[in-house]
Amino acid sequence: MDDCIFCRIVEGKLPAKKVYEDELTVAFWDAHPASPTHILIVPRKHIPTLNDVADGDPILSHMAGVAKTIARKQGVADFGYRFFINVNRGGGQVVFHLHAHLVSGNDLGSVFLKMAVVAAVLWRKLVGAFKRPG
Ligand code: DGP
Repeated sequence: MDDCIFCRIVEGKLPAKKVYEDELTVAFWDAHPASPTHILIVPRKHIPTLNDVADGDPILSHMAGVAKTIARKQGVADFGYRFFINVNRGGGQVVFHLHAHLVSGNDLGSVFLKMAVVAAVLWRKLVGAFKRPG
């Protein structure tokens, strides 16, 4: 696939900061990291989305195993990390070559989201406490 960025990275035609390679996958740093650790695990084979993975294809469990190995090598396995796949535009997918994100560290987006939820819950309680009965 000549017009696929990740195919070009897999084939070595585009540069990327690779951290791992095997016969099925290549893993490299995300160009726009959302956290101190943000690595993409990409199958060598061009599969556009998770929806296109054939039933019984071992690629997904292989990618999960690769994530475990990389997390250990990057020293984030015990601290913790997120491993996720965005699917189609509605699911936030921008590059249409299957890939999993391995993200660890200060994920400010999640921190702000949690703070917003806590603030909303406290606000409701506060408003409820001052509401007149009836
Ligand atoms: P997604 O939204 O799940 O499709 O994630 C695509 C990710 O790919 C996004 O976090 C940015 C990253 N990305 C896009 N183009 C490049 C590139 O040319 N090189 C690298 N290393 N990452 C890229």
